[in-house]
Amino acid sequence: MSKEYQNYVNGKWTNAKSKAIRDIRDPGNGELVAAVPECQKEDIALAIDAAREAFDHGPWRKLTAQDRGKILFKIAEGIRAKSKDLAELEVRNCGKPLAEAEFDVADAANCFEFYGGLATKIHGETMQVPANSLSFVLREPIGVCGQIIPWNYPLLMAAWKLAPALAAGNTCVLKPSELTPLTALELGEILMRVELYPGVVNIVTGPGTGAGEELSANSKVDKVAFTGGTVTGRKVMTAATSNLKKISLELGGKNPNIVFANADLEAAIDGALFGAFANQGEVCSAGSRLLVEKSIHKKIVDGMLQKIPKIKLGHGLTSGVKMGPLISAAHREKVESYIKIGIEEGAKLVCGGKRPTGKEFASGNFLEPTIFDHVKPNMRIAREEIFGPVLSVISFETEEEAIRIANDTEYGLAAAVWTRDVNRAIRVVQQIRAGITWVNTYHPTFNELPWGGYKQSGIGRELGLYGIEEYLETKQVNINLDEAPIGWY
Ligand code: TXE
Repeated sequence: MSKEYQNYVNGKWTNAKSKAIRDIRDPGNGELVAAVPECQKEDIALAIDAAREAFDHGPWRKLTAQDRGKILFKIAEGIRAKSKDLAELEVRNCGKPLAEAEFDVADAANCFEFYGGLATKIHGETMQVPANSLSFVLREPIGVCGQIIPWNYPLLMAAWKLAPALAAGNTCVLKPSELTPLTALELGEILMRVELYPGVVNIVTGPGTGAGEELSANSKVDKVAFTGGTVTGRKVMTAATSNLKKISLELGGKNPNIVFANADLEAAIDGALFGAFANQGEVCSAGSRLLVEKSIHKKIVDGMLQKIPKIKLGHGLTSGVKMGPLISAAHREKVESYIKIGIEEGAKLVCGGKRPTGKEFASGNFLEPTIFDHVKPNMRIAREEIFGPVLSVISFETEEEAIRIANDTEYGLAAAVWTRDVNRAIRVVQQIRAGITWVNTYHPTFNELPWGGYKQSGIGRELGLYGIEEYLETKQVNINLDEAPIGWY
C-alpha cells in the first residue's frame, strides 16, 4: 500500500501549488512506496515566508532555552516511539540494510536529545575592556535557515540540520532529497504532535532545480546549510551570494584508509571492508582509497577477498543482508561507468564489478562489492568520488609516501590509520589534511564531536558544540559606565 504524503508548511499539511506529485519507489524491488508533492520555487517561497514570519513575530525565539530544549527532548521521544516504522520506511526508501537504518534512527533521536540539552548551555562572555565600560557578548539565532539534505542518510541528516538550528532559536525550511523524502515527512508528523509553533519547521519536497535553487537564493533566508555533492555545493554557495547568506557545506570525499605493516591485520581487513562498503559505499566519509604498506599488500587483499562473500547482497529488509541496492538506476550506471574507467586505466579488478544475477535482484539497483587492486594515485578511480561500493587499493613503501598520497586530493573529509605504533598514529593524523580521522577503526562518530571537511569537502562543522556555533550570531554589547559626554567635538 503506497501512502500519499503532503508538505509540512506553517504547521499544516499542504500540496504543491501545481498539484504535481512524484512517485517514490523502493530501490530494492521497484515497488511503489509513496507519492509526495513535487514542489517548485513558489512552494519553497511560501514555506520561507512562514519561517520568516515565525522567526520575526512568532514566540519561538522568545521561549526560554529550557522550553526549547524540552521540545527537542519530545521530538527525540517521538522518534523513538516509532523507530521500528521509521527504520523500515528508511530501508524501503533508500535501500540500506535494516540494521543500518535502525542505527540511523536511534542516532537521529540522540541528536535531538543532545541539542535539547545544549539549548540551555548557549552563553556569551563578559570582556575586560580598558575604558570605563562594561562589555559583553550575546549569542543569538541567525534567523531563517534553508537546509538541503541528500539521500544517503535521510532522517539522520534531517536531525543533524534541524536539531542545532532549533536549539539555537532559528526557524527552518528543510528540503529533503527528492529521492528520499519519506522519513523527513514522518518527522513532520512528530513535530505536529509536539505542537511546535507553526512555521518554526517547514518540510518541503522537491527537486534541486527550482526548489533547492530557491532555498539557496531567496533573500529572506539568512543561512543555508547543505549536504550533498561538491558540484552542487558550489552552486548553492554561488546562489547564497544573493544576500550573502551564512553558509555551511558538507560535501564529498575520497578518503584514505592507511594500513601499516605493524597493524592488527585482521582488524584492519575488517575495517577496510566496513569503511568501503557500509551503506553500499554511498557515504561521504567512505574509506574508498585503501593505502596499504607494500610488505602486507597481498595479505590484506587476500584477507578482504576471503571475507567478501560474507557481504550478503539483497533487499534491506531481508534477514542477514549486509548490502542493499544503490539509490537509483541512474546512480548505479554512474558507479558502473567508474568500474569501466578503472579497467581501462589498467587497475586490476579482483572482485565484483557486476550486477548480481538471480530473481531477487532483477528489479533492484544492485551492484556487487567491487575491489580494484594495483591502483595508481593518479587514476580517476583513485581521485574522483564514486559514491558506491568500489574500493581502490594503492601500495606505499614509507610513512612519508603514505601521507603524500593520502593528501594528494582536492577533498579533505575523513581518513584513518591502522598501526600499533602510537607515535606513528599521532604523527600521521597530525599531517593528514582532513576534518575527521580515525585510528584503528573506521566510521564511528558521535553527536558530541565536530563533523566536516577541509579543502573542497566543505565549510563549517556539524554536531557537537561546533555544530551549534554554525546557527548562532555573535553580538557585542558595550555599556558606557561614565555618564559624562564624550567631549570629542
Ligand atoms: O547529489 P546532490 P546527487 C555526491 C556523490 C553523488 C553526487 C551526486 O558523489 O554521486 O554527489 O549526487 C539538492 N541547488 N553526494 O546528484 O545534487 C538535491 O535536491 C540547491 C555526496 O544526488 O548534491 C538534494 O536535496 N539544491 C553527499 C541535495 O541537493 C540542489 C550525499 C543533494 O543532491 C541543487 C549525496 C541546486 N542546484 C551525494 N541541485 C554527501 N556529502 O554525503 C540539487 N540539489
